[in-house]
Amino acid sequence: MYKKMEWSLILVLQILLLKANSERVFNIRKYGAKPGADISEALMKAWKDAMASTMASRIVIPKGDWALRQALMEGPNKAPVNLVVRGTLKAYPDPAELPVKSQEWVTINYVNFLTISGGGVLDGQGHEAWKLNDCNKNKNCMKLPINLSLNFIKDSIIKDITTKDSKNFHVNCISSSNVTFKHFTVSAPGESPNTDGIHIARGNHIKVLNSVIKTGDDCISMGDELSDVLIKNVRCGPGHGISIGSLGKNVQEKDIKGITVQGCTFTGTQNGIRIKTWPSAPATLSISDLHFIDLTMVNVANPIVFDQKYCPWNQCDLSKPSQIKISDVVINNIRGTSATSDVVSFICSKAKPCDNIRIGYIDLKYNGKNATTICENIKPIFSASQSPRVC
Ligand SMILES: *[C@@H]1O[C@H](CO)[C@@H](O)[C@H](O)[C@H]1NC(C)=O
Ligand SMILES: *[C@@H]1O[C@H](CO)[C@@H](O)[C@H](O)[C@H]1NC(C)=O
Ligand SMILES: CC(=O)N[C@H]1CO[C@H](CO)[C@@H](O)[C@@H]1O
Repeated sequence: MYKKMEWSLILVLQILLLKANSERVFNIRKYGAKPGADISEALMKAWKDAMASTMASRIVIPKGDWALRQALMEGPNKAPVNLVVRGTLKAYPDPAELPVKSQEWVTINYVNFLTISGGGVLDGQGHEAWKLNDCNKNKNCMKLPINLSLNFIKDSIIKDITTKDSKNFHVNCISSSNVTFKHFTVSAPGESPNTDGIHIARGNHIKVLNSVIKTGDDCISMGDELSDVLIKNVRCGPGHGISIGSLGKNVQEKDIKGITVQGCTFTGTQNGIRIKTWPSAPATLSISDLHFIDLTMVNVANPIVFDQKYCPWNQCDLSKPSQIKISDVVINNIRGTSATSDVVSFICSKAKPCDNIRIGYIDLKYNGKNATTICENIKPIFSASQSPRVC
């Protein structure tokens, strides 16, 4: 009797193990995808079957170039999903090829336990579209599509994938939780407009690890309602560096808390770390618990910038200070070279001075000459030594 029970237990365990190891494979070729032709339909069919699967599934985009007009892939899923991109997905060069109103190329929404991997490329083919982008001059500018948009994603990993020449932001990660990007590559020319590498907002437990981001705008930008973000061992440049903000314009914006940027290198970027808040703006959120540590700057124009007078196009009243409070910040072990004399710039709000800003070791050189720092409405707490002297 006892022995029999033992055997059935072993059997059950074996079945469970078998289940855990087996995955259903959905190869887009089986769904009629042909190289050279648009794979949108085949991909959608494969996705639908993966969503219906109660067993873990693997959607495979094999090696080769595949044209993809657009993909909107939505959950809910019943079991883990692995999207394996081995080939290159090519967008249509003309943004007008996307259905009207749509501003995204590949969108994945409402999925848990998603893995995107495979070593492939999402090629946004942005060269033609960038010419249409005049957002640096025109606030009502034409919106170009985002390359990869991930919304309401949980417990997921995006690794070993390249996104190239997106027409707009490369990756948008909104309202998501426990998402890790690793060995992720973003590549676009330094002069491509608004091509933020990864934009993260309204999420928590987000990591970007061991990645390389070369682009024309922010390397990683963070919006509101964000907590517990770790950006580690990321190489940025060209581009505008890692930013929090801009914030303040929308009264509904919520706090940002717990951002760590560690072990990153910035090469030839406009900024290293930058926080931007709008003056004369209604939002009163707080930005707190920030750690900027072990960062290397190589010829960075403005390595550390807190700008609470952020006001492009002169569309704000600079006499009304920002209502956003920045507090509990650790800045330590920042080394390297600056391309301008303004190596550290803390322009904090007169209404809400920066509070509990702890500064450790800083060594930033400007062309061999003395670098300068700007300090408004801030009284840092110092440990270690700084060169140049801060404040
Ligand atoms: C986060 O997601 C990963 C990948 O799916 C998973 O292995 C891990 O258990 C999740 N962490 C938590 C705290 O849920
Ligand atoms: C540069 O800094 C050194 C050391 O702090 C100081 O002695 C020197 O006067 C400074 N030179 C200029 C041009 O400000
Ligand atoms: C992921 C992403 O943002 N994709 C963009 C990548 O570039 C293609 C080309 O337009 C755009 O269509 C996508 O929106």
